[in-house]
Amino acid sequence: MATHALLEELGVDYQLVEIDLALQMQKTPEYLAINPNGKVPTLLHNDNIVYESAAILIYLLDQHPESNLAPVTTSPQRGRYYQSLLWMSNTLQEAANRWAHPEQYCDNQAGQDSLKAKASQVLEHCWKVIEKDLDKAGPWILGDTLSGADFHLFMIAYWSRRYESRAQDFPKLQQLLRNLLTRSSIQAMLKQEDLSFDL
Ligand SMILES: N[C@@H](CCC(=O)N[C@@H](CS)C(=O)NCC(=O)O)C(=O)O
Repeated sequence: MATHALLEELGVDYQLVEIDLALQMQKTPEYLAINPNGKVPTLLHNDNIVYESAAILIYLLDQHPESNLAPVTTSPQRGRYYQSLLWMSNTLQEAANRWAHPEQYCDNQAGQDSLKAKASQVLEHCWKVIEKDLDKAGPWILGDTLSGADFHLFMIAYWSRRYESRAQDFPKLQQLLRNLLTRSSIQAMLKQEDLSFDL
């Protein structure tokens, strides 16, 4: 979702290959040959294979510096950009996955219930951290500049719309999501993936 929206935002030519998770297409030998984790997304660019959505995002924006969606490497903002993406990937996104798929971590129901409860607490904490930062210096993650980090956040916030702890319940976060929803790249991605996000 984040990769797809970013490709739209960059306005580059790309081909979207649907990997139907319900059909376990991510576990076929052909797919595992390019991404041994059996997860989406994976980017194929020239002779390069890149997996991990945050890594794909960094890679794509490094290929397209003209987009100004990432601070230049020498900019002081670069630290915050890396921090946001890696923290979202390691902490927020992982908590989202534990909440949505506790069965990937634990076999028994009691353990899964406990995992979900803890994941919800982590999610709530993460939304609060982002909300506080946005309150201090918004409207985007890097302050007044839209960046790839906002696209990554959009994806996790979108998933959270059905969670106990939702990004959209925090006013600054909700405004950021509303701002993103006005972008044609986000709208194009939602339309092509047959998704909707009502705030
Ligand atoms: N850290 C990875 C996580 C990827 C991930 O969990 N993808 C999910 C879909 S959102 C998936 O492929 N699930 C299928 C499965 O686990 O079998 C990333 O950011 O790319």
